[in-house]
Amino acid sequence: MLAVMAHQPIHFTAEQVQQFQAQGFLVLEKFMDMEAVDRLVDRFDPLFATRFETGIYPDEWHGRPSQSVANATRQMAGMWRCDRTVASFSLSGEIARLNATLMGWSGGRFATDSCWIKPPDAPEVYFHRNNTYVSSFAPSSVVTCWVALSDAVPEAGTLEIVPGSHQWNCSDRVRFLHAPREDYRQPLWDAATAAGVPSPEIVPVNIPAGGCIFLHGDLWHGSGRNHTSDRTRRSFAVSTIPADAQFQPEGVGYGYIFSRYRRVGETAIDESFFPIPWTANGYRTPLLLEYCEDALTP
Ligand SMILES: O=C(O)CCC(=O)C(=O)O
Repeated sequence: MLAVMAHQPIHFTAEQVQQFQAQGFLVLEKFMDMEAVDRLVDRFDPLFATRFETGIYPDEWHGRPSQSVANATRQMAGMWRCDRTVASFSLSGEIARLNATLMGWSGGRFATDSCWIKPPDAPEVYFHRNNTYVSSFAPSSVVTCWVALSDAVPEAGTLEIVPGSHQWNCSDRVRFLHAPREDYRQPLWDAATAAGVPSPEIVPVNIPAGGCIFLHGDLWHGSGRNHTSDRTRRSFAVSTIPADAQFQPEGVGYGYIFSRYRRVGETAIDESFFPIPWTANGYRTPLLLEYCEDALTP
């Protein structure tokens, strides 16, 4: 039997935190070992074949084998509800701690998880800011740990980021992000014009499988077409909000996914739907102990 290597906790240096704050992103070339990568990837085919270990459906689902075009990007969100192996990564205290630490939060609450699987010739993903999609929370601030589950390289439709764009004074709007009919960077050009940045620098992210990038919620990012004929690009993203976040008053903000989990007449966020995997004072949502292991905390 193969021994499962324990994940070694990561501790950021002051320079790394400072880089994240100044640039809006931070890359770790090594985050998960390949055994963990394979364990996660192995769960995707059953999920896209509607075989849910817990019997619960995901929040969102794009690209279905045999129903969608063959090159459609497969994205699924809210996967932790469907599968406890996926949940052991999504709800890991390690990811919540790292996400929250970069933002200077004293606790991290899970917001959502998502896989992004881009087969050969998969189209682009529109440029966007993740904070645009969490406006039903107060504060409307999210941070994302995006893990490469295959080598993330430009020719295979890697993530593209614009360093420093989290500080731009501009707006974004909610869009359907897949297979744009116009230039997938158009929202970025519009934002750059509004922010007075004539030539934004777009950086294709190059990270080996198992590496990750942390994305500030206001950082502009998207992804290009997968130009290869034989490589599927896979990634997994876990987004965190502050542990003490609340819902906005009813009707405020964009509530497509998140507001469906709000209690009527309340702004408190229910930990059954948005658990708290890490806080500096040691609190962790108790139900996590029963629900799943923590894949990244020994
Ligand atoms: O992986 C991709 O292609 C896009 C990911 C993304 O936009 C995100 O995780 O916010």
